Amino acid sequence: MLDLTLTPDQLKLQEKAHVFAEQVIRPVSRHYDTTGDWPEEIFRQAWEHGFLQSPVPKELGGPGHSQVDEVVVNEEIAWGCAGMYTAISANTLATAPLFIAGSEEQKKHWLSRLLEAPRLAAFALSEPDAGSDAGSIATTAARQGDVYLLNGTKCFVTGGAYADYYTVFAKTDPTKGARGLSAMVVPQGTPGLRIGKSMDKLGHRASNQVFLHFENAAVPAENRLGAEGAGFGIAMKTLDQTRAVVASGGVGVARAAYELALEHAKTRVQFGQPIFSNQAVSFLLADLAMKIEAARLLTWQAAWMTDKGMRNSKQSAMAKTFATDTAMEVTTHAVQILGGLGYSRECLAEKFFRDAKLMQIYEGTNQIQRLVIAKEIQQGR
Ligand code: COS
Repeated sequence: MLDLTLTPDQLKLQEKAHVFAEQVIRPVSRHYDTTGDWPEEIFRQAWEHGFLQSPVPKELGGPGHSQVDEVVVNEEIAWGCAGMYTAISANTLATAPLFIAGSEEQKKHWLSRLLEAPRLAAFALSEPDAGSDAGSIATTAARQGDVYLLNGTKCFVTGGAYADYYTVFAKTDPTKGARGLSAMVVPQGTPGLRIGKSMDKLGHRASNQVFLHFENAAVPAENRLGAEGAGFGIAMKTLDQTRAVVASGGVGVARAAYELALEHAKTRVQFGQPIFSNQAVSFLLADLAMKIEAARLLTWQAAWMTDKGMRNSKQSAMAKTFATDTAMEVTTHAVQILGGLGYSRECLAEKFFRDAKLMQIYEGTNQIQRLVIAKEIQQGR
């Protein structure tokens, strides 16, 4: 029997996340968007609410959120501010490889750190010459006794300047292409690891993306996650899980813009009537409402499949693409419906519009998602 209702606990969690987004995040979202400062105090509060360490299992003393819990929470946080959502949910992205390939000891060690203080973990896969083609990364990890010596450069590392540790993908066997990749946890402060320049961005300005430079950075071999050569599969399985979370962020931004546009359409009077009375406006809002609902359903489905241990490469890619394309479409129309006000920094519509764009790009561009979907349907999945 299909039941799309949230449990009483999930409804409470959704309400808690919404109140946090509305009362803590929204009031300062414009400030951090303008300054590009790092909202440390907001992240401290997110940690106190259990949102920053959400994937840490209950057995370790964490909130132990399921993937469905995650997408419900993250829709609300992104509704509050996409940049803060990106920074907060980076912990889910960076810790997914631990759940996929980490030993019990590794999970306990690294996940427990997120419970001790408001700490961040960061995911380091992309490189200046390897974004969509993740299998072609050039960072190497050469085994020398009990350590790997890492050399190379990572980019777009979310939260990288502030992270406590990084899940890094590097080539342990450069002759084997994608099959030569391994994943490992690299603690902040490792000698030979240097945090590089921070990216100045169009949107998501409350989050931080940096370059990481490795110059003979020695990482204990015991920090490797899974087998040597298993790194590409770990990265792909991670993205299968977290693309549903990006989708929920897209739904949150879309909903935020839609609510602004709807309110404006109902209250803005021109030619003696609210502009909602024009079908050009009301039908447009009807279409946007329909797409937001559809995006949320795809998102919940992909997350539910992760919770059930099912392969969801196709559903996760579909959710990510549909939800973030919807976010772009809704935010574009919201600016239009709000007119001059929508283009002004007095209104959040222009922020939502800038924020939506990145969601079509990160964690795999929406073109790459279509490639994933095409591969899956070709193979009859
Ligand atoms: N789960 C498990 N294994 C997977 C997988 C998945 N979802 N997807 C691929 N693999 C495995 C394949 O089975 C294959 O295994 P074998 O070597 O044993 O045959 C291997 O990985 C290579 O797969 P494939 O040939 O499909 O890889 P491609 O190099 O063609 O790349 C894409 C596939 C484009 C989908 C991948 O590179 C990708 O997702 N790129 C985007 C990366 C991205 O999102 N970057 C942003 C990072 S977040 S900041």
